[in-house]
Amino acid sequence: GQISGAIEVEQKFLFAPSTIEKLAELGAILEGRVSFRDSYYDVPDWCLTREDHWLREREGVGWELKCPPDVGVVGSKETPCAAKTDNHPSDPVLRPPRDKRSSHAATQYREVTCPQNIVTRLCGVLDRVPGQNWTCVNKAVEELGLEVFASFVTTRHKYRTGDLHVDLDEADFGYAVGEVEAVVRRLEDVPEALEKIQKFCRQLGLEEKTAIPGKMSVYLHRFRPAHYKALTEAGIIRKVISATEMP
Ligand code: V4E
Repeated sequence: GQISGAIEVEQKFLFAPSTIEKLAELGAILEGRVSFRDSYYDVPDWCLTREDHWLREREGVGWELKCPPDVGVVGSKETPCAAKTDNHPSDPVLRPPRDKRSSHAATQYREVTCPQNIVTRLCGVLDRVPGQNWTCVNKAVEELGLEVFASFVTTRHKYRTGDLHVDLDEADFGYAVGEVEAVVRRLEDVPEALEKIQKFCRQLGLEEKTAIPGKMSVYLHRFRPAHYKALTEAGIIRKVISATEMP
């Protein structure tokens, strides 16, 4: 059956001081400034992130798992890590190969926050059976051998316009990135959310087809090169193009 959790549709962008003026002109309201530490977990051979599953503990918020939104929608067959790199025609999971997914740069992830659902998903991906006493995520994390592979603080300015959220993030390792986000409950509501996001990006004067690396791409590139290489080669995260590599 379908796993619970809202679907976040988001488009990342690079921002300049002029972006803040544009946001105001478009009627976006500054809702506040927050600061939080995220610690991301995986097993030593990166089985979770290689399957595009992102488990984090956000300070003051708790455990969150971000995963592809269509996982578990059709059938209930679990695909253990390393069993597939691409979809077989008979694969009951509807997820298209990553590079064929879109003509736009927006991403969609389901955000799972219910502890029981997080543990179920983790066990599915890692091909493990949950223990009776794994009632909290902390216990499962320990028993599954999950370890922190990335930890950083984000300072975020949160804007809102209608049902779109705009976050301007600055990570403590020196990377700034913006995101326009819509949250939907059902997979069939994704196309409309994408339309709204793309329209807003055009109004902001952003080239919405340009895919900007997220904080994680930049973090792994800098601090975890082997993990970065594995995930870029698998097409899970975007490559970071540094100024010296530009044509
Ligand atoms: C999904 C994902 C990761 C987990 C969190 O990523 P992100 O949304 O960038 O973080 P943040 O702090 O903005 O979370 P929020 O507060 O919005 O919940 S880390 C890497 N990924 C995959 C990924 C991808 N493949 N492409 C892009 C553009 N972003 C993320």
